[in-house]
Amino acid sequence: MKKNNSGSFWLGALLAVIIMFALVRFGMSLGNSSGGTAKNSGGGAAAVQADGVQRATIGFSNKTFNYDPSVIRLKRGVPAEITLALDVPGCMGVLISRPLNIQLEAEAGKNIARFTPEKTGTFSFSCPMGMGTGKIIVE
Ligand SMILES: [Cu+2]
Repeated sequence: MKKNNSGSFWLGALLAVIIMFALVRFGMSLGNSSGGTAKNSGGGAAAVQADGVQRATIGFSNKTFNYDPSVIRLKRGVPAEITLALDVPGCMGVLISRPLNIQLEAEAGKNIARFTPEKTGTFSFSCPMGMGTGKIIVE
């Protein structure tokens, strides 16, 4: 009497996505209401600072519902520090870039990646479910 289960599988997957969106929105309403944490949402070019390190902070925009900035530009051969803002909500609070071998979490001690980009190119990043996406361009 057992029916094909694939229907309930897809229903479950759909529910999981809906629940995740709900969690992200819930997290957003709990967080501060500044409406995004990006310090450099204009260009996304990481500024090289006095100590010779290029730094960029990735926040979250509740207008685009994505990382902000979602495009970061780095200079090749210059030490880089990429910070994920601590108030990035929901599952976007985990940021993964496989090509750069980076995983950041919106949690003190896990939210900063330090590396020196040695290869030029465009390296994508996303949250674990691929809802939030962006790229790091090394020039
Ligand atoms: Cu996600």
